[in-house]
Amino acid sequence: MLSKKMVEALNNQLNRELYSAYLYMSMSAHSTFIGLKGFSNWFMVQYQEEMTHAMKFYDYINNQGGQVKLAEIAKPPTIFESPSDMFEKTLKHEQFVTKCINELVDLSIEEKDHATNIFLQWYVTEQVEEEGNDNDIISKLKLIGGDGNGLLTLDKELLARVFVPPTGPISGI
Ligand code: OFO
Repeated sequence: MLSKKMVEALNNQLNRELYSAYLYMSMSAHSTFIGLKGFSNWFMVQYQEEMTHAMKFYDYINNQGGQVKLAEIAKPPTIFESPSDMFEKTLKHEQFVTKCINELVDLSIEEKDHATNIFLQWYVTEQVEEEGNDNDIISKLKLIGGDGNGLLTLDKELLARVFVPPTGPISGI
């Protein structure tokens, strides 16, 4: 059973995960527009991942007898200065999401809500991976600098990323 405060907090995070999906879809579209198919693929896979993150919250709230309340999704940026700009913004956003997940964990401890605490552990681990991936690509972009060939090589690498759905049934995925 979830407290009213916890349902509200989980619904807020569901909305943030949907915004994350929207943000990365926007980055994917921008990458396609500037001719970087690999970057476009990477961000589209990220969009798919974020949808699973959102739907895991959706299922958890439902399964625990809470009410899912969908809210407006904020407009994402549509223009980016460069591939580095997209990944700097991605890292900044993921650091914000990590902070939000940590606050949710704090709330679950405060409320002695063990089930939600266990549920959230998956996200704690996931955020380490998310930030790690972003840091890795940012480092490569720094090494590449203004080298067009280097950028195209990275673009090719990012084209290989494939979406791997998390184990277990997730609604709508
Ligand atoms: Fe859902 O991990 Fe990114 O936002």
